[in-house]
Amino acid sequence: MTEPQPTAIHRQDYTPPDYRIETVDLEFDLEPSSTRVKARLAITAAHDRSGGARPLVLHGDALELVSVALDGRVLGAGDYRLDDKGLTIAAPPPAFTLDIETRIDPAANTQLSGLYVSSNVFCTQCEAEGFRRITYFLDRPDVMATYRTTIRADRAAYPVLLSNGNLVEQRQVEGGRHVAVWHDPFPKPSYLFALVAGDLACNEDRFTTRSGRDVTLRIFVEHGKQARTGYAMDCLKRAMRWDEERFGLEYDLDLFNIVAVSDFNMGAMENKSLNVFNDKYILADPEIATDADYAGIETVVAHEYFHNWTGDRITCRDWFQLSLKEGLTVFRDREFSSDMRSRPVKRIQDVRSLRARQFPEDAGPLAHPVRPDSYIEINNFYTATIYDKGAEVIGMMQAILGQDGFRKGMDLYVQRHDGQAVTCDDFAAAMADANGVDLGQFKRWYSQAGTPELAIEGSYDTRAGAYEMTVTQRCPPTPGQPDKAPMHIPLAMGLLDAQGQDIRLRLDGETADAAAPGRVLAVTAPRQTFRFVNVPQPKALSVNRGFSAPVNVTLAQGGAERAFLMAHDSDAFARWEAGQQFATDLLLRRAGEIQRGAPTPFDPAFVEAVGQILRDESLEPAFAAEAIALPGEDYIAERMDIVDVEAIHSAREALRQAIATSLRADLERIVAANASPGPYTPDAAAAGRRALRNVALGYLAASAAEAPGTADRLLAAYRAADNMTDRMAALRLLVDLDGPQRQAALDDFHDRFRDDALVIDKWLALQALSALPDTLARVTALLGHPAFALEKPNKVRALIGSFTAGNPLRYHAADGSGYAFHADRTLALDPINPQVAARLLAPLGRWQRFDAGRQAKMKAALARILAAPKLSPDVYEIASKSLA
Ligand code: 0A1
Ligand code: ZN
Repeated sequence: MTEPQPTAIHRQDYTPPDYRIETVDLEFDLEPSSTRVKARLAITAAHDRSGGARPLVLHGDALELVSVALDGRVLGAGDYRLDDKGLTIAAPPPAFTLDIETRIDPAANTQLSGLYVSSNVFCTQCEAEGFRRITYFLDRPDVMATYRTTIRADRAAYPVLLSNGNLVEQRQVEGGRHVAVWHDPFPKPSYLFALVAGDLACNEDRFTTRSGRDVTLRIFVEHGKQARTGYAMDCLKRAMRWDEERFGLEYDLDLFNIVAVSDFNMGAMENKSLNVFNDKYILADPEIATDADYAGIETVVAHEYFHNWTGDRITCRDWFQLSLKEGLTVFRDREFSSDMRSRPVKRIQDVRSLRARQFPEDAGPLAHPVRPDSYIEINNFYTATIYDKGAEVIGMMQAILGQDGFRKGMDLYVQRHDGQAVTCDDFAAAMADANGVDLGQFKRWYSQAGTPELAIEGSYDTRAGAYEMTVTQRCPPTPGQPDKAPMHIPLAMGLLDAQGQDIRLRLDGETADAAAPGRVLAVTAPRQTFRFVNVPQPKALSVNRGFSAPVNVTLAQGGAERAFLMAHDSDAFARWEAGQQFATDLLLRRAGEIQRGAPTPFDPAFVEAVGQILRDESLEPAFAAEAIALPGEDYIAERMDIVDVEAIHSAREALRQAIATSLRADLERIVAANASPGPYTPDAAAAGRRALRNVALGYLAASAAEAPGTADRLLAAYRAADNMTDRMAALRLLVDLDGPQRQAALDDFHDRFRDDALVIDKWLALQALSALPDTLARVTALLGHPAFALEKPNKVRALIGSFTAGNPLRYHAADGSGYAFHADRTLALDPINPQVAARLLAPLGRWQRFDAGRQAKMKAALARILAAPKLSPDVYEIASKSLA
């Protein structure tokens, strides 16, 4: 007998709730295997009762119901209905109190949704629908209530008891237990509820808001790790100040708590005044954290803090609006990091990641709009599209309205909607109304999936002194959306003269004072020609400066023009982009030649342009590091008709070797000149020097075949490192080289950091990323290593995720072994943690991009997953959509 298939929920079916819950009084009696939860809910009907009472349907999942009473009267089995979706009371009165007692088993909660135990710490994760695993409730974001939470637990085992809001009372009670009572004065949806109980150490600090509120800041971690919380605390204070200065948004309570735990499904969670974090985004010191880790902490601490306004005070009406809070908050954390660090470098890194994660999603079977139309399991929609493309959409609004106009829109949004659960339309309306503009066409970015493609052609008319740029836009079909309407695309561009200076540009029909050295054009029609007048002879066209829109551009440009832009474009992002496109052209050509067995030499102009960057001392080292790094294998794969992972890998290695061979002296100079000048500091300037040095070292290692001492040199670099960034950089290169040096370094690393879970994650990940042919066998063996556990999401992501998503060469082995491994791991993980199992599945869904042999094997792996009994809706949704 086939099992019933999970059904989809549609945005169009949204209806407001039939009941409101005004206040929630919770009492937890905590025991790891049997926790009792009493909930007292003050409920009122939200609709007119002339047509009679509507049923109250409370969500519930994995709950044991102990008792339920309505206005003090205990209900019998005939007074309500229980099924696998929840608890229904057929015709309750218009206003009443409901008392519900449930029993739950946090120790057995391996899904890490609801209340669970991580290393002896009780903690909750309620977004998106975890609260219903604690008690029966209207577990939807448009039901906002004030919460009072009483926590009772063993005093010795759980001395710290936390929930949202203010601590009202704490006292000892009989039996070695104690009680804490918390009250949160701000109405919130259930997904922002949080509770933590454990034996935790605390780093405490203070922050005074600009209106003089004195806020206590606390970061709780496992004992012994307090010393690693300093950087996160510093980030938090900088984020608080920045949000006041940039957006006029101030913190609203006297206490802000962060708790870091070792087992967490995501990066962190913005629960009101009690953010819960994955250890990875809190703990840092130079011994254990890389520069990238520090940057990640800065971003995520700020992101969760910024949610206090964009997410908590103003939340989402329903989960289709998820990008309302996530796209906007990612935009805000990006702006923050750009102000703290180098803006162009941040932009480059964000675009690399957008291209690596979001563009493939938008081009595959899981493509969905920034505001989706349907879902089976909402947990599957915490995607790169919702977060990163969502942030791009907000960024385009800022590009169109200007920073001041955008701020006006934000002010109006907060003024209109504080305390409400709203929609993406409400946000766009605030932006439009505050600026008196029509964003009607622009809003297609919310409803149409797919990455738009812009074909651009430019031509200069010498006689007329005019330059014409013709832009054709097209958005490819995506599931359920065969035809697309034209989008409003803000396209930043410029023209360079022979000296590399920006030409002042004025459109035909504009007055002379409109002329500017760079323009943001409104591309709105399927095909549009922009005619600039009074233009002297241009040398190069620069388009999509700053990546003003998340689109793919085709523009026929020769190597010479690209090299010129690499050296001269006034927009740093566009200089980087010119190099990426130049390299991509070379790599695609070489990959084709490898397939035909006839490689020809690379265009020396590219290597020469890289050399110029290496010798240009005026460049920021962090920028130079990005500018000389080749596009990743994934990006090249996206640009191939049929992906050939081996040809891509060989082509990229060959270009790396060509650069190393021609520029050895420059690279050696960079390595020597950027050696660590003193004790490690995590600031952007020092990180930039390390990045440049390590990219240069990577090129030198690429010529390992020519220079037999490379492995020794890398082992020496590994041993000499006084910080994790340099240590990891050397080890990353060594794991690709078979030999005793590799094993010596891996063993040393393991022994040195065996007790540091976060560092052991790096050790697992590095081995999974190795280009060596026996990588899958090693990964399979590591599944049995004591450091690995399927119950721990960080371990799963480090070992399995790094292999399936970060090692295309070995994952896509022609014999299908990578796919079979993926299917096996998915089926083993699904009963333990379906959210994480589903989130790792995306690479199998890209089968359409591969040759017939691989396609068949990828589809077989997906079919095997789908055929398994008792599959979670999470994995079912991804696997079935991937096969469709
Ligand atoms: N809202 C959090 C991310 C998050 C989402 C879902 C989770 O569980 C399913 C946990 C965290 C953020 O944007 O940081
Ligand atoms: Zn978020």
